[in-house]
Amino acid sequence: MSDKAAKRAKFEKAWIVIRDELVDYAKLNNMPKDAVEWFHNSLEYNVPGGKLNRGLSVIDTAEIIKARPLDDDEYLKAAVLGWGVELLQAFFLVSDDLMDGSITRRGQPCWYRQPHVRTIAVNDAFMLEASIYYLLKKHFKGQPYYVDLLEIFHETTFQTELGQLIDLISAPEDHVDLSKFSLEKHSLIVIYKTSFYSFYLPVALAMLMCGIPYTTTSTSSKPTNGVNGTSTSMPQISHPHSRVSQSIDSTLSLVSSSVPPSQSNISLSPPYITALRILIPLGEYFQIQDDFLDFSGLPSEIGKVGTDIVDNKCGWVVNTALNLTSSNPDLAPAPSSPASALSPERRAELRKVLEASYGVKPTPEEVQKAKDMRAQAEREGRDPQNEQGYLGEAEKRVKGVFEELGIREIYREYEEGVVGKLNKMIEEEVIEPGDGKEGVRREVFRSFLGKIYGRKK
Ligand code: GPP
Ligand code: MG
Ligand code: MG
Ligand code: MG
Repeated sequence: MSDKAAKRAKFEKAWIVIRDELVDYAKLNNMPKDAVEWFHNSLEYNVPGGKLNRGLSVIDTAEIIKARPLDDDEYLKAAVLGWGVELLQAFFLVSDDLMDGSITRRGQPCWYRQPHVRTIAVNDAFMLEASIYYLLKKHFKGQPYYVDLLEIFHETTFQTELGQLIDLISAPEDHVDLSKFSLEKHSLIVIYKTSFYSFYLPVALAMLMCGIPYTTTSTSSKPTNGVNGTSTSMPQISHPHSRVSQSIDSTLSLVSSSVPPSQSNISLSPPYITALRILIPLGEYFQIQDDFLDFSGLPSEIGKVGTDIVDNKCGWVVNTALNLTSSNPDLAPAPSSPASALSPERRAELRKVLEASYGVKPTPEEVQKAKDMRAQAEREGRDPQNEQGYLGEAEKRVKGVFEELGIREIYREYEEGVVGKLNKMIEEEVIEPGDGKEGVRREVFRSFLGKIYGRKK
């Protein structure tokens, strides 16, 4: 067994213990047998089947910080936190699939799609979230950082829900207006809906568990100096719509909500600020990959059928296509981009296709045809998931425009560029621990980047 497979197997073994603790809670509360079974099934269906990157990152980060393998007690604690992140993810995904009207997730029908589940999925999602706090109380009450753990989980949840809100209201079902989309808006959506909980949360949890203090208290009323001399005390939210990952001020402003105004002498300690500064743009890159795979990935590989085009989502692909077909000369395609070979007239035509076909739902006949195609694929021994990609002619036309504009090529260039920038940030901005200073090793961030670079699922 490879090292990676062994790590996953050990983490999955811890799940059995953790899952049984949760199911036992239902039993201890005298729940009837069918309720206990329902909860067990919901946990098994929704929590362990994914890539487990977020959960395993808590273990990996704790080991990198300690620079040694964890002992049994430390491992159980890190595993509870890791499965806590996976429970949070399950809570989000069950709800997100309902809201996005998705079809499959992790290669199986979305939980809410099952005829016996439907809207009960809402309560199941709540129970997945509540499970986190039961586990935290059971395993961490009495630890000096218990309240910090609660605060980080709660705050990250709130941030993700804000992100989900702007994702949803930017994509009204009944009204397509592409002039409201922009890459700046996209950046704000994805930082909130993905970066905090997927990247910052696992690292911050491991840091807390390893005893790195969450906040510092300055004795003077003046702001303390954080990384690069930037004030970390109550930064103002000056540019809420600017590209947060590119602006130190804005990134730090995201942190400010963790500090109540009455305690403006308390600030997030520098290692957590460094973690935010690197992991927020890293999460943005991860969600851009998700958006790109929604358009380009085979359902059998990514485990889900893309719905962004039909759902009128303000995603990276459509925003990039809108820039490439814009009449604004500032947004003209770079000479190296395939779109620059197209005439201005052709680009204007392609924009018209986007405007007419993006966010357009398939007709009932098209939905039926897609179902028939899936059934036929199954009879012929092919993977029926892959037949779900094209539900309608409008979606096909939009995908045709993306291909003609060379989105795949632009994505490859974007990926190489962002990975270069992130590597540079990791080298230049991370302060390693030593000389009595708290810090986080560069390896924490390098390992994250290594896990997602070039991913196809
Ligand atoms: C990913 O969006 C974001 C989430 C899963 C967070 C949801 C947050 C809630 C508060 C419910 P996505 O819709 O692009 O994900 P996917 O492509 O996996 O459906
Ligand atoms: Mg979704
Ligand atoms: Mg969504
Ligand atoms: Mg997506």
